[in-house]
Formats: sequence, structure tokens, C-alpha cells
Amino acid sequence: MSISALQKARYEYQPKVPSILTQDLETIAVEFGKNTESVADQADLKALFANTYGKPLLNFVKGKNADVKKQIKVGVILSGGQAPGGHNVIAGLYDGIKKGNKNSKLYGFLGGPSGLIDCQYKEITDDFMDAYRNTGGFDIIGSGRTKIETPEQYAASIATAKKLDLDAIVIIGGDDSNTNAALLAEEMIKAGCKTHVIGCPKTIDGDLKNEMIETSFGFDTACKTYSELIGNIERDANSAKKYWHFIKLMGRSASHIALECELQTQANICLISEEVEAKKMTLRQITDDICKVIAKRAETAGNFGVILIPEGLVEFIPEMKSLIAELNDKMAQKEAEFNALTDFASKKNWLKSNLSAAAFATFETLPEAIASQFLADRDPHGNVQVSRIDTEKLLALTVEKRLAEMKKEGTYKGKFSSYCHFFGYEGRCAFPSNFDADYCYSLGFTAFLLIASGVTGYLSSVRNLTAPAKDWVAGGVPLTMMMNMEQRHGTKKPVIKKALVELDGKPFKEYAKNRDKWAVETSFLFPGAIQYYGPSEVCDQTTKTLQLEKK
Ligand code: FBP
Repeated sequence: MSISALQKARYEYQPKVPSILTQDLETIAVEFGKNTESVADQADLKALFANTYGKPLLNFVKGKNADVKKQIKVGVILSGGQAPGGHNVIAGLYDGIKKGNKNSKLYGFLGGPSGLIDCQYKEITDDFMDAYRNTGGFDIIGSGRTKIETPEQYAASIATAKKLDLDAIVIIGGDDSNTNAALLAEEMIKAGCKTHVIGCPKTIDGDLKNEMIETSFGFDTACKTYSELIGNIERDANSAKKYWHFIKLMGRSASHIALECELQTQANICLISEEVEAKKMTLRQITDDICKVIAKRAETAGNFGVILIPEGLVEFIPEMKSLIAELNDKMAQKEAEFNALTDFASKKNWLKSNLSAAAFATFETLPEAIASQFLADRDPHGNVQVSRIDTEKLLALTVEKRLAEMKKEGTYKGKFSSYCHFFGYEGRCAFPSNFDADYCYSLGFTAFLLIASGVTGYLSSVRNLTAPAKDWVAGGVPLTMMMNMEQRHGTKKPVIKKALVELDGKPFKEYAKNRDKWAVETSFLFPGAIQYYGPSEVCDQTTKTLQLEKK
């Protein structure tokens, strides 16, 4: 197979790790902290996780671990959306396992959690692993979104664990996948199976974080990739001075990616879904605010600019949120009936008699192309797939319409022309930045140490991330500590709490402080491409979000 020059060079890259991970393994001991409580609903969670609830936090420190050289067998799963660095988590885990005992084995389950359920796996060997070090993507073993949640799926997973005589399974995933990891850890104990379960915090969305998990991996590289592209568009816009660029950014519900990209590029407008919800802003109000900036810039800077839009925005606009909630319910309740409808006109007719008058009125305001996207297939959790709704086009259309009205009113004298973009898949499989390469390798190696320490139901954690890597702190966080109970499909379920953008948090405040200036003046920043080689201040910078949060 031919490979690029960068790929060849990246194979040689040695990830930087916390100094404790460079010690002789037998001199790394586990230090337990205090027992923990879940973020909420303690009684319910204690009952559901009778064996794994409330375990203590732990760190790795200098000391002794006699068991670390034991021969073990471990399975690993990549779960959910791709995030740069996943291959390095596996590399760190693999190197830890082999350093412990060269006869230990690592099996990669193929295609996500379904690989565990169906016992589809591949043994990871030196040559195979080496072809994926420091590269992006999840193609080493593939990923998938199957959930392990039914009694049959638990039974099949336990059967695979027993068949392969696994000491542990490592699940690399986001909030839902790590909720699954916590449940699986508990089920393994209940079934008398020796297999322990450890999670690793993955998602470009950046919404799996809390006081013990500073960031999920992949967020850094994805944001830097999008910011490079946004910076390029800003330069183009500033050169031609004739287009307004509407850029939707991935991130599902949370606006962390949009906010980070805004801080990196200083685009004219960045919508933050969490603020839209807090202020109960309607689509009309959002449109008016954008139009005011466009009109102002038409008089001063010119007829151009850049607007960043978080992927999940529509779910936070009150009238759209109600519409989506009703659609999700009705489409699930009357699935067969709805699926039998083939064209848009008959679907619309069906909605007229099945939605409330208010929801149907909102539906009718949407252009047909966008309205059809609201009716597209739901994800495995029954939710609308926000990455498939062209919110950027919706806003470009509402803005164009409103500007035409303003022209008639005499409040806008510019010339409006727009371009729409969606940056999502472009960033999920980039070569991991040095930060993600280092962080992921450290997370994987730490996952091995957690296995060697005999714990289960823990998330691998590496903290103090704005310091040089040698000073990072490796440890583990009990998964139940991050959980609460939430309503899902009509029943209360245990879930890891999603972290949305906090409006009183430092990253948002930094944006809020500057946004009026960035809106009207042209204050663009051009971050350029991710650099892998060169001075540390160019190659090893963390995200602005992390820097501000740790200030
Ligand atoms: P995870 O939450 O699994 O990490 O996935 C994140 C994400 O990239 C979202 O930003 C996006 O909405 C979604 O995946 C897209 O899903 P798919 O890959 O199934 O199209």
C-alpha cells in the first residue's frame, strides 16, 4: 500500500505522555481517593449499580504493582462517530498490555459494539498496529452505533467475553457508549463473569467533560481542522468582499465546536444554541439579529462576512423544538402509517391531522426542501438527525427574505449574496494534532493500568492538560460519578450527563465580551493548518476552550 509522506513521518512520532507512564510498570501504583457520588439521583443509581456505584477516584503514582506483568486478554471497541486519535488510544492500550507481558493479547471488535455482540474480532499484532499509529479515522477495526441494552445483547456480550476468556473490555466512546460501558460492567459482575469494563472519553462534540474529564479526545483536532477552513473562507470573503458565508458546524446538541471555532477565527457572528434556548429566541429574532449586523456592515465594512451555526441549533429554537418533539413522538407512535406515505404532499396532509395546530403552523413556515429533512429517518435513539438538516440554508433563506423587506422599508441598502457550507465529516478523521496524538496514547496506556489495577466501571482519565504532557495526571473516574437519570422514550434511564456550553463559563464570556466588535469590524483570525512539526507554541497548543477553562 502506498502512503503519503506525512503518514510515513507520523508513524515515527513518539507521543508525549505523563512522566508516570514512562516508569517501569512495577513501580506504578494506584492511589485511591474518596468514594464518589453521582451528579444527581443518587438513590436510583445506587440501586441500579449495586456493585459499581460510588467507587473512589484514583490516580497513578510511584509505588508498587505486583500484578502488572500478569498475562491478560483484552478486547477493545470503537463506538459511535469517528474522532481523531482513536487509533492512538488503541496504540497506547496495546503498548501497555505488551509491556506488561508480551504474551498478553488485544482483540479489536469489528464495526463497533455489534462486534462484541456477534463475536466478530481481530487480534491486534505489532505490524497491524504500526500501520495505524498517529493516524486519523477508526478504520483499524471500524466503528458503529449499536447500543448494548437489551437482555439478549448483554447475554451475547457476556458469552463473547467468556468465549475469548477476556480479562477486560475497553469501550472508546461518547456519553451514550460510556453509559453502556457502565451498564455492561455491572452486568458482567451480576453474571459472575470476570471481565472488567473500562471506558475512554471520545467525541469531537466536546460534550463529554466534567470536573474530572477536562476534554474528550478529537475535539482539539476537529476544531483546528474546521478553524483552518473557516480562516480560509474569511480570507476569501475579505478579498472578494461580495459574499456572506453561512457555515454549519458539527457538534450535535452542544455548541462547543462552534464556540471554539469562533474563538479561533473571530467570525462576524457565531450562534450559540444554549443562548438561543436560554433567551427563548424565535427563528424570526435570530434572523433579525443577523440582518442588523449585515445591514451595519453594508454601511461600513462591505457586503461580506462569515456566520458560524452550531449543528443542533434548530432543536434549541423553542417553536422548532416543540415541532421536533411532536414529530419524534408521532412518527414513532404511528411508524407504519407514516412510513407508508411516499410523497411530501401526503406526508404534509398526514401531519395536518396528527400535529397540534401550533406545530403544524411552524412546519408550514419551512421551505419544502428543509421541511422534508425534518421528516427523514430518526437515529437509533428515535431523535432527528441534526447533521441532516440544512440549518445554514434555512437561515440564509430567512435572512434573504428579511433583507428584502428591510430594503423596501429603507433600513438596508446593501447587496446580499450567500454561500452555505457544512463542516462535519471533514474534521472527524484528520491526522490527530500532537495534542490528540499524545492525549489519546496516554488515555489508552492509562486504560491498561486501570485493567492491571483490577478496577471495573471506570473511565480512563488524563488531566492537567494545559501543562506540558510530562506533568499530566493519569488516573480513573468511576463512570457512575458522571451519571444522572433522564427521561428517554417515556422511561427514566441512567445516563452520563451531557455537558452543554455554560453561559457563565469562561469560553462563552470571552466571546460575549468581544462579539459586538467582531460582528461589525473585520477582526478575522487565520489559524492555518494543523502543524505537526516545529516550535511547541505552534504545534502543541490546546484549544482556546481548554485554555480559558483552566485559567
Ligand atoms: P459521537 O457523539 O458518537 O462522537 O458522534 C458525534 C457526531 O460527529 C456528531 O457531531 C454528529 O451529529 C454525528 O456524529 C453524525 O453521526 P453519523 O456519523 O452517524 O452521521
